[in-house]
Amino acid sequence: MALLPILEFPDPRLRKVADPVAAVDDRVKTLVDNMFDTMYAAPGIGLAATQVDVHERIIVMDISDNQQAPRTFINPKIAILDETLGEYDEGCLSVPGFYETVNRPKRISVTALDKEGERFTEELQGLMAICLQHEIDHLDGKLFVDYLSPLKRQRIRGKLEKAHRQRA
Ligand code: QAP
Ligand code: CO
Repeated sequence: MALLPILEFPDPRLRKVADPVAAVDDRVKTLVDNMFDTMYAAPGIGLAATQVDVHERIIVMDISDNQQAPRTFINPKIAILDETLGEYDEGCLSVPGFYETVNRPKRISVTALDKEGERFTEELQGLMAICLQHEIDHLDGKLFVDYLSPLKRQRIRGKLEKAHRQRA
């Protein structure tokens, strides 16, 4: 069991674009285990490696109630199946305490490697589709606050910077 520190907005390291994983080896498997420990402890439903300052294309997710559905996506590629957008009040472990409405395509397909390094393809909708798009954004250096108005984003930034100063 290992908990990894989570970077918080506006940390510039959250803006790095992550590299593909070359091989799903023991190093990657240990990182995935530690990312699950970190996500479950938070608690959260999704975590991208970028958020723990590892700039590789690795995502863990579990939208179930009792840690019953751990999912790992390595080198994920998505395709939009339907341009219809759905709105959802998103949050983020890197933007603690803030939830705002974001619109994203409702139906996607994903191809990725799982924790064993096996390739799979599946269609996603609902919260799984929303969460995976949010996490892939992290791997590309994007945050959900980027979809908000500059005013809202600046307010959130100011409040988090103040919290960080008080913690230091
Ligand atoms: C991403 O986010 C997500 O503000 C995962 O104080 C969330 O797990 C995608 C969390 C919603 C789509 C919809 C947030 C924990 C967890 C907070 C999370 C907080 C404590 C966020
Ligand atoms: Co996030």
